[in-house]
Amino acid sequence: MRVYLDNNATTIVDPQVKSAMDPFFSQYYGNPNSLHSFASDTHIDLNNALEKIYAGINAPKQDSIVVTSCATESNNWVLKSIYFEYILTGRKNHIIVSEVEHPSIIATAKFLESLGTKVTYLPINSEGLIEAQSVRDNITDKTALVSVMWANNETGAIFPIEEIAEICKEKGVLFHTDAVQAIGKIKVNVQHLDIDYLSFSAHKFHGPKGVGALYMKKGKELTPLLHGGSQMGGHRSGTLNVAGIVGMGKAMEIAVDAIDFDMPDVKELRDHLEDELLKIEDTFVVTPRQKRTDNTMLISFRGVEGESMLWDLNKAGIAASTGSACASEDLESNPVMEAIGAEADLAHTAIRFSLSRFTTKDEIDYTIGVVKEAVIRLREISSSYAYTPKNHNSQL
Ligand code: 7TS
Repeated sequence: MRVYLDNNATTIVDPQVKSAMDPFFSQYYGNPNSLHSFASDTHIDLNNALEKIYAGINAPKQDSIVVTSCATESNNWVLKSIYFEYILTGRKNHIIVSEVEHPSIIATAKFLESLGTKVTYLPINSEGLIEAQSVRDNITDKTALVSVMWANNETGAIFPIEEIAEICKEKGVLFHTDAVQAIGKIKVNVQHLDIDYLSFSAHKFHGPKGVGALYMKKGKELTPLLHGGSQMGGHRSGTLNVAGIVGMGKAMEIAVDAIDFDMPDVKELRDHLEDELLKIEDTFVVTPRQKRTDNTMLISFRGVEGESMLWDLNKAGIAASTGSACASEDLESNPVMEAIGAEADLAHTAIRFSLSRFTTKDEIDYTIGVVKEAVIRLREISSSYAYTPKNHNSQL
């Protein structure tokens, strides 16, 4: 059996999304900006797809959603443009990010630090959550931007975006949220919250890879990173990825409906997996269930090296993760485990299971069996693990 439980890294393309994209490779392949019918053949579908993307986050028409190549580009764009517009010009000198942002935010913030920007990295608490008060405490009159993700990719922890957005509005500071792990899992409504910028990537919600977007509130448009043509209203040059945009539109439409119709089933499967794995002694889960996305679990098995567990799982056909795929070549401990201050012997044992609406009960039951066997095998050969009766299972 092959079981894919790494849906926070990427997801299967929904067959309906693939069918919607198919005609735009070899049939309707015109460049939408050309002046002939091969171009205009694409226009209706492009507009429909953009409408679905706007509707998916309830963005009003006057705001901008600019299609990018991925959330990494969107995240880089926000931070670097803030640097060009506010920091390089001397108007402000400071940005705030959380210490558990995706590397596309952290590495960009570090790059801007090397150019003289002051950066505050907000800590997470022992539940893996950001406290909104810490945003308030760190804003100064020189702060240009706060960037805090909506949901964390490792733990699924949902951050207090509404409160943070309100604080930023009150203080007159721009607010960006990386909503990559929120779309399709949490209702994202940019009109209910005071969000200036929001990033997402289609392949995290059963759309294609290589297409994402940056939402920008009216009047908050940013300096383009890619100069050239007039595509995307001049915000981002480059020939439009027509199939990608059509795919992202379809994927968004389905993902938003799936929050009500499929997520409860995903949660039931995730909870079943979690309940069964927590029956293993000395096992810990980060972030209380009601405070994280319904598809995600970061679990530590004391004495079981994360990479060894992944090896056993992979041999049995099961895909999980020890951390973001973007950093998985390094044998480092999980960054979120480090940030919550977990003991060193636990920080190396975290495994992320992330489910999707395509995950089945049979797959979860099979996974439970494989994990239980792997924990026994790996603890037997562990030099550091010795079971003592006082060991217990808990929420970290
Ligand atoms: N932001 C978050 C919160 C993410 O989880 C990811 C990818 C990205 C940005 C970048 O998305 P991309 O489409 O530009 O690559 N996160 C992961 C992960 O958790 N495991 O692999 C990739």
